[in-house]
Amino acid sequence: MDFLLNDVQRMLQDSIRKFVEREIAPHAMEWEENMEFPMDVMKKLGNSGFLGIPYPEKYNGQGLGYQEYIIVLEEIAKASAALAIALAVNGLPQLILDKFGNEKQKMEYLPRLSSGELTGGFSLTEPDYGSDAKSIKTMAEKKGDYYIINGTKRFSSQGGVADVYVVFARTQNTGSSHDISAFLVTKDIKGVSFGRHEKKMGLNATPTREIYFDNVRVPAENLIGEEGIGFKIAMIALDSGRVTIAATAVGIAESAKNYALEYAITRKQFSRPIVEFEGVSFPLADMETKINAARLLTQRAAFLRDNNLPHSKEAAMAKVFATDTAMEVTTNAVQILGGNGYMRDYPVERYMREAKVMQIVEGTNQIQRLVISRLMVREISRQI
Ligand code: COS
Repeated sequence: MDFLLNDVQRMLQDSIRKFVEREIAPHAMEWEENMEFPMDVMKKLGNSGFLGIPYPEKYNGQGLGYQEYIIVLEEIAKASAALAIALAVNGLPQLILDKFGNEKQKMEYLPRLSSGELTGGFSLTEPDYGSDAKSIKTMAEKKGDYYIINGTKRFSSQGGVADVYVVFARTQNTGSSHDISAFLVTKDIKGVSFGRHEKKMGLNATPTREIYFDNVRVPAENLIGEEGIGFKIAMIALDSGRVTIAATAVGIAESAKNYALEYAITRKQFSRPIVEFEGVSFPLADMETKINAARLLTQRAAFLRDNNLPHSKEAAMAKVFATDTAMEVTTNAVQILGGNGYMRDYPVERYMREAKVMQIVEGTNQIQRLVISRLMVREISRQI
């Protein structure tokens, strides 16, 4: 295994760093304060090729993999976790179409999702069903050449901003996960409406809203794959999504650590830089160690994914470890800055608020541990 970035990856890292420095870092705080989704920057990311990294060139992608995609996500997350999440969410319909869409669906949506002309969303969670995704209640009833969708989705990232959503709904009602199907639903179809912008602890530069489906007539050709494979599609998409969240968490943690380190070198107490006190330097050492471990786990999950090898457990481990690390690192960064850390004039309290939701999105960390332990049992059972 090569622990160094190759030439392509290094060039990609350089170019996204320049993009972030120019287009994202100077404005990220303002977007958060104003609860403003930077659609123009999202489109510029698309124009520069950053939205299509792991998708085939035939569909306007870069023909690279998740090992490259996570480099871009980490760099964006260092400046704006909200924008990194926007990319990750946009990526869910992209990867679903790439893996399960038919040629017509791919041609219609993939190039435009990669160029930034369209923005994508993912609608699984409902008011009463989050972790227990198998039990969702949204129904899709077949009527001739249409499915009629009724139900409510919750916590939809980029709700209202996204143009096209992969929506999960039951086409049968037997209680099995095989009842669930996946549909492409555009926001302009009659009967689709959105709730208020949720008031969140962080990530305010990307809206989170409910989506209501009231007798929405979706053409039958918008079914993805076939009826009954929707839950599997969701789980496979989330396996990849968890790698993107891990990369985002690494980016947040890296920024918090860097800020705390610089602060500790320049801030003096008792006539010495506070970095000379073990109470400060040892937490910084732990931050560096854990961030590196989190990045390696994320790279390994991405490597397995890119090579079509099983990666559900590795993606869950990367997500758990990277997001728990981000929470610990950002909390300790606030502590190192002391009273200043608690002030909004400094960025570390924002990093801490952003880290918190990473332990929740794309499956809570309790669900990740469930996934990991179940797969451990399955692996050992095969050997005995
Ligand atoms: N890849 C492919 N298929 C998978 C899969 C995966 N990673 N995980 C589960 N499946 C399949 C199973 O093989 C099973 O198929 P069969 O019925 O054909 O055997 C089916 O899906 C049901 O799986 P399972 O019985 O394990 O479902 P559970 O309800 O017990 O648990 C969890 C599934 C809890 C892991 C799942 O619901 C989950 O990830 N929940 C969190 C949801 C989430 O992340 N929400 C955030 C969404 S962002 S809007």
